[in-house]
Amino acid sequence: MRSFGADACTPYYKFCGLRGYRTSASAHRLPGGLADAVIVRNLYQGPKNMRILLMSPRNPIGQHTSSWLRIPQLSLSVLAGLTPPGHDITIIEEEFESPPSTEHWDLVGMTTMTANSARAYRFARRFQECGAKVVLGGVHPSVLPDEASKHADAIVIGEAEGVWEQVVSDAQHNRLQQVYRNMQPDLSRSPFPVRKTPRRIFGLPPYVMPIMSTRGCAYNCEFCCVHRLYGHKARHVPIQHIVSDISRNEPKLIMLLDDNIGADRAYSLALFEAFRPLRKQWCGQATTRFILDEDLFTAAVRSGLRAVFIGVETIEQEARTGLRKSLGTMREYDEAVRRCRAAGVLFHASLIFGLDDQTPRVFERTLDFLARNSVPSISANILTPYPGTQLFDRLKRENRLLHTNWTYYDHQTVCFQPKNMSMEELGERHLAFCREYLSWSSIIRRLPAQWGNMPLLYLGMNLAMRRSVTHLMNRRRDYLRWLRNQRTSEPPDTPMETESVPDDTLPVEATQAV
Ligand code: B12
Ligand code: SF4
Repeated sequence: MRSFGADACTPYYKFCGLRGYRTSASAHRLPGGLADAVIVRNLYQGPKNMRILLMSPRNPIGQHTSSWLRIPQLSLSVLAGLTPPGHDITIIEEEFESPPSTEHWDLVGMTTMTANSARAYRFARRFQECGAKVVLGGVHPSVLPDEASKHADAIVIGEAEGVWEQVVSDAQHNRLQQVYRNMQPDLSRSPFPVRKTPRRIFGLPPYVMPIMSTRGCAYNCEFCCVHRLYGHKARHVPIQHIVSDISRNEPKLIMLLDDNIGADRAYSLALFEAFRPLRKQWCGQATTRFILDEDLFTAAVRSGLRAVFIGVETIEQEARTGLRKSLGTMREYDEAVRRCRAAGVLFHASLIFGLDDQTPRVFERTLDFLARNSVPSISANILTPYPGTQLFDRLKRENRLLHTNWTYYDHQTVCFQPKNMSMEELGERHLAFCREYLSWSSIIRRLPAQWGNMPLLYLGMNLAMRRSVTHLMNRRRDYLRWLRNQRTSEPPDTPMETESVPDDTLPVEATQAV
């Protein structure tokens, strides 16, 4: 059961802004005592009101990145905002909430990434067996529509804005189509997302409000599907709309989900200017170029920027094949970390290991870079050939995919044959790298540099990362065992397809509900 502690009947979430309709929000314990959920009951009584569940399944064996921070998924709030009036809507995020009962729903919309797709499919079957219509959307169904279609009544390829209203209406009138396609819609007239904020105890965790101001990316990185799905042209949400959304929700911290804040300089400057009077703190993702652009970075800091997630990817300039975005030189990275520290902004470096031109020495060189600059926090990703990317197609052509069990496609597992290391070497060195970076001596050595700059956040993040390394070690052991059992020949001639999902059983509560 959920671990929020308090009385099961107290309202867990605060909902707001159902597009002008009168709403009431109350917490319900679902029949069977399976899960607590808020049902937003719109008082408009149209014909055939549906009970709609919007959910995201958890990542079965991967990192539970947002489980402790409980950052709500924006896609679910967007879907709730787009839903026409007259329906009961429940949002469940399995990452930090009890799974929903599989009964009671007329329509279920599930957001699906690659790593949790198998779990989404299992849930879908259960929901269907209990009489619900299931619609899958998000990155994975968008890049693999044929696969996803087999597991749902309908799938949505692309973005929800401009199509979800029709899906709901079609479900209501029993005429769902199998596939809806809606690529790169105009975002300027979207309704406000209907947000829910996880209940906090003593104000913890602080409410982090996700916002996306821009979709689309001008770059074309080989390992990424974003440019293919969202296009190369930036599409913006009007700034006034974002400001109103923030004002209505009073977040403690804003997480700007844009892939590259600052990509459209003029828009970003205007956005930062509009943020200033709101007096909020925010964090976002960018390139080093953003930090080195003095005017842009200063404007961002003045508007409340407190942490920046930088796609460093690899510090070795000679190992950048396939990374088509502008990456910095070593000197620029040193300077970017220094500028962030001076401005009181936490620098989070996102790294990728396993690129074709990397050799084992990349781990040592990266550790030197991180130690030299006392880099406060990192994501140490293993290159993952997600379906729908050029990388996937290339590795498949080169016969280097080890399998296509999507559950392991999570940035933390070696799913392909690296070029300059063995698969085991990449896995082991990556683990050793994480353990070294997160050793007590390393955390203490880097601490003085964070002194004037959110030392508690620094410690919290590093301790959380330490915990995830223990999880990673256990998972990797299971993975290697699974891989050995699955291997038909050594090395495998063809990628292995499997439906088996180790460690992934549906939650007992949901299973019993069926
Ligand atoms: C923010 C973000 C995160 C945050 C999430 C915080 C939060 N709780 O929201 C954090 C940092 C925690 C994170 C973690 C991870 N992430 Co991430 N993340 C993103 C990012 C940058 C934005 C996602 C987002 O919220 N966008 C805003 C919403 C509104 O857009 P959306 O989700 O795409 O939804 C729209 C459509 O897809 C569609 N849609 C979505 N769901 C549904 C459902 C239905 C029914 C319908 C009709 C439509 C629909 O309509 C929505 C509105 O238009 C994307 C990159 C990107 N630009 O998409 C990567 C991305 C989604 N992440 C990715 C990955 C791999 C991960 C991790 C596995 C990496 C890791 N190991 O750390 C983890 C997994 C976490 C988990 N729980 O499983 C990959 C997914 C690739 C794939 N094929 O699965 C992406 C695409 C990045 C990339 N470049 O490859 N991530
Ligand atoms: S990795 Fe980042 S910069 Fe490269 S294409 Fe994807 S979103 Fe754009």
